[in-house]
Amino acid sequence: MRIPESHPRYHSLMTREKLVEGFRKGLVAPEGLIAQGRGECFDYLLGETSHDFALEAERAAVAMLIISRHPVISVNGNTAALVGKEISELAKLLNIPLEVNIFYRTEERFRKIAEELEKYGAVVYSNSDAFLEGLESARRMVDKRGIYRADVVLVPLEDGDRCEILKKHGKKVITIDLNPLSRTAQMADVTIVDNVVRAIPNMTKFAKELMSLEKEEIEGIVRAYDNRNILRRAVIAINEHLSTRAGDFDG
Ligand code: PTJ
Repeated sequence: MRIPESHPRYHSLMTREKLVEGFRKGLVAPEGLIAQGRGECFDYLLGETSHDFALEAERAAVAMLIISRHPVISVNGNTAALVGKEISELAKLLNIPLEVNIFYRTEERFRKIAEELEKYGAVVYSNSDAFLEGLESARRMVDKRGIYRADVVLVPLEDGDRCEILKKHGKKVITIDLNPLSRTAQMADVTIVDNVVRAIPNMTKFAKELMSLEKEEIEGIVRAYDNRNILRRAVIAINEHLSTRAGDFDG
């Protein structure tokens, strides 16, 4: 469907179209459309912008990826459809592999996501030759070279159970989740409360900045980062946005 640029909700509707197109191409699970609806709702409550707490988390996340030994970026259907190209570019810039890892697993969708990402020239792991113990869902199947041995995993739009298991396996978890109250958001080491379509390009900008810094400076960014403070500020931002909107009805 053609959406006129003058439409007040142009960006949100275009994102929705991208996801629907990803669904038609077989990248996105039907449940992924529902997940996006939940995300849209939180984005609306946040004023559809990258707040200072999101930018701070994005910068710290990039710093963490740069100084880690075996970082990996986990990609599911929604992420591939919304930012397949952008996340591949980030991965190439930081020299980090992508790994396909999906919750609603079918072999066909898994393969299509891998092919989509390979189109953009990133290194894509998709072997499913190891298991994360303690997890029931299909997401337990991982690649030996990637999530299985990783010390830091970036997992946009994650589900709480896997985040918990990744933590139990001693990994640092960076997530992108518009809901600051989700289990994943609460459990991750770095929670980016932002829309994945804004977060990944922001992270690429930070990567370009941070890659020119000394290692000690980058380590300092990670040490100074406080995720509880970020979550608190995200919830306050929603609260303040709603209070301002409530004021529109005064008088
Ligand atoms: O491709 P699959 O099979 O791995 O499935 C992917 C989904 C997203 C369907 C699956 O991981 C899932 O069910 O996720 P959840 O548990 O619904 O969690 C998704 C979280 O991401 C929710 O807290 C949403 O608010 C949030 N979210 C949704 N869309 C976005 C988002 N966060 C950032 N940007 C978005 N565009």
